Amino acid sequence: MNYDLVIKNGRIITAHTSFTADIAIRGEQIAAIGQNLSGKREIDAAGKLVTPGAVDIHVHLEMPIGKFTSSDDFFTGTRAAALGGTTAVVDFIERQPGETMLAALADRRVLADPKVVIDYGLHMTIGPHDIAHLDEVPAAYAAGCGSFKLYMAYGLRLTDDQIFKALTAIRSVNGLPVVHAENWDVICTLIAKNLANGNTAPRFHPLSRPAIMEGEATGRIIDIAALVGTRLHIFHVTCGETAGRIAAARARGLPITGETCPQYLLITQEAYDRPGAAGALPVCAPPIRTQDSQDALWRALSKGDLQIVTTDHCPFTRAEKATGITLYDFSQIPGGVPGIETRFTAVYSQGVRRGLLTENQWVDICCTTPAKLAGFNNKGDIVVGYDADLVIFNPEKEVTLSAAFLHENVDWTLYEGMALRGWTETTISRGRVIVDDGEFVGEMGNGRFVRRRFDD
Ligand code: DUC
Ligand code: ZN
Repeated sequence: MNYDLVIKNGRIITAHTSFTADIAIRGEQIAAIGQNLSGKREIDAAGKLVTPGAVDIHVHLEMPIGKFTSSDDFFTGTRAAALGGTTAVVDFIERQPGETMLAALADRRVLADPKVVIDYGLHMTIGPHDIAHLDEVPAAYAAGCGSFKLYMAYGLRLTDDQIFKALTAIRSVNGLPVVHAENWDVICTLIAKNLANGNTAPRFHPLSRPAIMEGEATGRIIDIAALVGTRLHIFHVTCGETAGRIAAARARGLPITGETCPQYLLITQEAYDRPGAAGALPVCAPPIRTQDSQDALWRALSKGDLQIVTTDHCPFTRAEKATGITLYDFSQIPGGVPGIETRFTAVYSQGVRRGLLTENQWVDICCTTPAKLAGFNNKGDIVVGYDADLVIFNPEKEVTLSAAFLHENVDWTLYEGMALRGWTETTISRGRVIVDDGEFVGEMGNGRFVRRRFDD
């Protein structure tokens, strides 16, 4: 009885192998994997899958965007994540004018530390005003911001020379650049043209942000990254045009990775045709696209041309989403959709159950590679000495998704009425059971800020 907690008889699924065994936890770490282990508390996982905790390296919690702030805070958002089997997330820092990167990091931690129920990291955003402050990048990296976010769209977008300078600074500390890649100039032109022609409804949102311009921006920044000699991670890939650029770069031997998100894997752009404010709900950027794009994304995940699935979780309420409708301007709809609770199940149900991915790929895509990529060096795998971040997943449990069933702090879900198979029953965060038989039993503030780095 020298272990604190033992998960017994589960089928352990890692990125590379599947086998039945017990997992013993002492304190916060995995202490043993074997047969007939016993502990002070034992959970029988017979008939269940035991996986590493899922890792979501792209979430926006209580994030101000324009006149709104995303509706999940660091408590409700990480609680919903835990209920969906996620045990680590990475959110964002945006420096205010006059603030140093370290002060901005401290500010964000003041918001997050008391509320998070799972471990978390923060990407440091480098906007146009930060280019004069790139000498702060080493301090931000040393303080645990292992990754840096660049935008090629919106007010925070960088020009190509600024991208070159930012990538060079990030490269000098061995950090990971992550990028929102879209061709902003062309998008602005198309938005203006559509609005001028009276095309104000949400269905003109995807038509103003064409797939080919996402591919173009991706190809451009990949080549700048190649010139600098840095790796690069492409956020929210929505289409074959972008996945193809990533695959071609990887074939050239370049260290480029890409992610997609459930909204692009489960929904198609007909959702923007829904009447009234319902058509505004799926507005996010880059937009949700055609069935052909969706099929290309599943193929890319299956072949390894895309490496991970994240959520880009960024919820706004129905009323906030409706503003673009009342203003007759789709470009005023706050961009972003919820998804932090449903990712692990969505990829299992729609990927593994439909035969598009193996169980090992599911774990690799949702847990192991995101952890490795983002510099969570002790997470994302089931290995003695790693953090005991684990999930007991019932592969047979059928759920019908609805806003009422989910715990995200928002009054809608993109997946209303969708039936999925497979659900998280138990979530363990550094040895503590925080979701027990589907109920949240964790505590606010028990998550920790993880200093992510790549040199050990
Ligand atoms: N896209 C969104 O739709 N919302 C948040 C940020 C982003 O890139
Ligand atoms: Zn995002």
